[in-house]
Amino acid sequence: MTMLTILEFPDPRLRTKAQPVMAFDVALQGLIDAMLATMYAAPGIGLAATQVNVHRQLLVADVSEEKNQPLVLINPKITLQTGQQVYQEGCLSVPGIYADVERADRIEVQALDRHGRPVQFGTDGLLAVCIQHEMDHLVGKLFVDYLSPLKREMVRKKLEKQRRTASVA
Ligand code: GNR
Ligand code: NI
Repeated sequence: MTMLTILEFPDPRLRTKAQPVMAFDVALQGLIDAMLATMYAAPGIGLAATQVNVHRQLLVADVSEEKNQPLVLINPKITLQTGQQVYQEGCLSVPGIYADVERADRIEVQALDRHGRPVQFGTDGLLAVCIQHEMDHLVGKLFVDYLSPLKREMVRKKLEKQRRTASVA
């Protein structure tokens, strides 16, 4: 199975705004399978195409305990959001950093599935957090953008130091 390389903050390519998916072809199916494999291997509960340097509106997620409920959302839109929740988030593109982020508690989503069929559903809790986090990636936004500039700078320095140390180990 093809594993994809995940871009890491502050890589400027993570700031790219994704374009809609137009073709539900063999290439798209291969990309989706590679994204799912990369997400499960990481391991992560979600992955946006932006993170693997593909700038299309596509995300995958699986918040199930057994890791057997893959969700594929293409050209997703949040049509309704209510309430608020705070969750300690992490991100495969910001490894080792965790911070509280406030988001909507409940969302209604409209999207296409991997075959281009329309899907519509409501969700809350962790899946709602995950979908909002992934949809942020598709517009070039990272969870550290919700932190103060000072904290974000501390995150950048910590990652820089982690990378320096890792390259010596
Ligand atoms: O694996 C992930 N865990 C996570 C935990 C709390 C809030 C959001 C997430 S998403 C993250 C994977 C990732 O970076 N997706 O973009
Ligand atoms: Ni992320």
